[in-house]
Amino acid sequence: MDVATLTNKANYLINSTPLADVPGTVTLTPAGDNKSVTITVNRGSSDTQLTFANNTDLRVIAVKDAAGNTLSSTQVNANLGAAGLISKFVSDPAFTEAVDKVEVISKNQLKLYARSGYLFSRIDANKIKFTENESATALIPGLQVTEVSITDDGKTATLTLNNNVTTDGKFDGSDADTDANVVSLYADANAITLTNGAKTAALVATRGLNVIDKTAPTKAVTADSDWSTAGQVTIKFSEPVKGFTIEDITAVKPSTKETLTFGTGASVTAVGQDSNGYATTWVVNFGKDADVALATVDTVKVDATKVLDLAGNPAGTTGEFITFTAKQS
Ligand SMILES: [Ca+2]
Ligand SMILES: [Ca+2]
Repeated sequence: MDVATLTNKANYLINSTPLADVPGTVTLTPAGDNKSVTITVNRGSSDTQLTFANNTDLRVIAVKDAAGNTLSSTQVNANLGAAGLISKFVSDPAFTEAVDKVEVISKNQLKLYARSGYLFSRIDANKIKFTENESATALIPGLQVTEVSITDDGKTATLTLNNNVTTDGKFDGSDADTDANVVSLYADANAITLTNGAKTAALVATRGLNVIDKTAPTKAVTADSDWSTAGQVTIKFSEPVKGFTIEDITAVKPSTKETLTFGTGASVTAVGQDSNGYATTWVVNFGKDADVALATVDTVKVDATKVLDLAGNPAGTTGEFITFTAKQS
């Protein structure tokens, strides 16, 4: 459409009043392709003069296309409200209608993505809740949102948490067990205000959004490598991983920075792996006649690009290593 006529307030009537005469602040914002225009009336005003409703009478008059042709005579002065266009506005869309997905992007940060057609305006931190894997009984009162940051374009929001989740997005809630499960986000009504003025409906815990793992695996927080058995070393990661072989592992003598070689039959083996081969604990066997021995080396390095979690996130980029330092028990 011709952007000058598309955005001219004189070309629209709301309840028989030209937009130019409607009290308060009225703006007309064309879409990027100039095929549509967003009319905003009194956004943010505490003294709202006009609220769109199903029976609002909205008419378009002298809008032209890019070539200068006026609107089809069947459309001029037609009540768009009567055609049902206005009734498409939903004041309380389902939470999952407005939010596409939730990613865990660091140990204490989640990223929310708005679905196409919705943009975030405000998020009430107190109305965002968490549970274990859509459980009605394993709620997580210990996990709360302390900070909300919405991007200027409204398409994403970052929530900062008061506690750290695991590198695969898990947390142990208020249930009796001590098992951590994947975190689900659920919400009270009005948790998210959208730029169109709508507020999201409540989302029950059992329909919560499980977070998607976007966090790199690391070495386990509690354990460095365990060298207590001759000829082998046990290494542990922060979450189940796989993808590396003995070729991706090097042993280094820190005093000389000398790289040592493994012997014949050297291997790396998962301990307690799942059916797909992922495990948090791995044992590196040095092999027969290896240079590597407890007396000569106390560091094992694994190529970070080969250490992959279940979601496929690598532990690092090219040239990065996960380094395990000797710990004798
Ligand atoms: Ca991960
Ligand atoms: Ca639990």
